[in-house]
Amino acid sequence: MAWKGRLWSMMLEKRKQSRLHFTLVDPDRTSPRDVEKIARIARDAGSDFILVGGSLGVSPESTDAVIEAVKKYGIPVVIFPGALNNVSRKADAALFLNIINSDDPYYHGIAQVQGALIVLSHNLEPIPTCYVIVGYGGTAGFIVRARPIPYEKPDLIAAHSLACGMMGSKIIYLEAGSGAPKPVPPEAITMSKKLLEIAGIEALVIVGGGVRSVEAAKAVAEAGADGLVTGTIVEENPEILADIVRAFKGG
Ligand code: 1GP
Repeated sequence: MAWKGRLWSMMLEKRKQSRLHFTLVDPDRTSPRDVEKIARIARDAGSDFILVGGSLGVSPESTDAVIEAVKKYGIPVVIFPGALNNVSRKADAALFLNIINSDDPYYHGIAQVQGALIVLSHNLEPIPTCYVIVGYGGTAGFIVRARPIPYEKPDLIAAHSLACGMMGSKIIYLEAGSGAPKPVPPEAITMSKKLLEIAGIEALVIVGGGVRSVEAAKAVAEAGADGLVTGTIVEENPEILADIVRAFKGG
């Protein structure tokens, strides 16, 4: 694949042109046939990347099948692993996660040590990513034993983002959880970007969870996010995905 090993530089290049949109596909919630439809809708809507991952019921086989289906539509695929069984050799790159507010020691070393050898043997490009779980947290938050940062604490969310940047993460992923009743607060995004700027740290801040409307996508963009991840909307209300992507990218 032309972009093998170049996904991170491609993200930076694309970011110079516009904000980035990611469509999340959960192999447990989507059959390969539905995935083809989702991939086509995502591509036509202007989504830049497909993230593949889930927290429950995901097998190596279902992950492989989903990635193969997506690849027919020529969109780069990045795994967003809920567990080691999501790490597929068929992907182009992997978000290599540091789950900064998990209380489980497994996610602070062991998971990364186990994952590193698989990522290497699968020849996947690792993209160091700090995962900050906020508010609702969803299934992901529960499974990784996160202590979600309250929505009402944007300064605390931003302090986590700064720490992520200082630890060398290239992507800081502010996550309210799939299906969250409300997204990450805009103030937290603005404060995160501000602190990173003051510290002279270049990292992409991407935001996901609970963005289901044009207004919400605009608010995330205006707050200064570099990227937006949506998953539920393409499953439940695909006809508005293009509007959401346009609103986020500012077109
Ligand atoms: C979950 O941030 C993503 O990791 C997407 O969330 O399904 O709510 O769009 P939604």
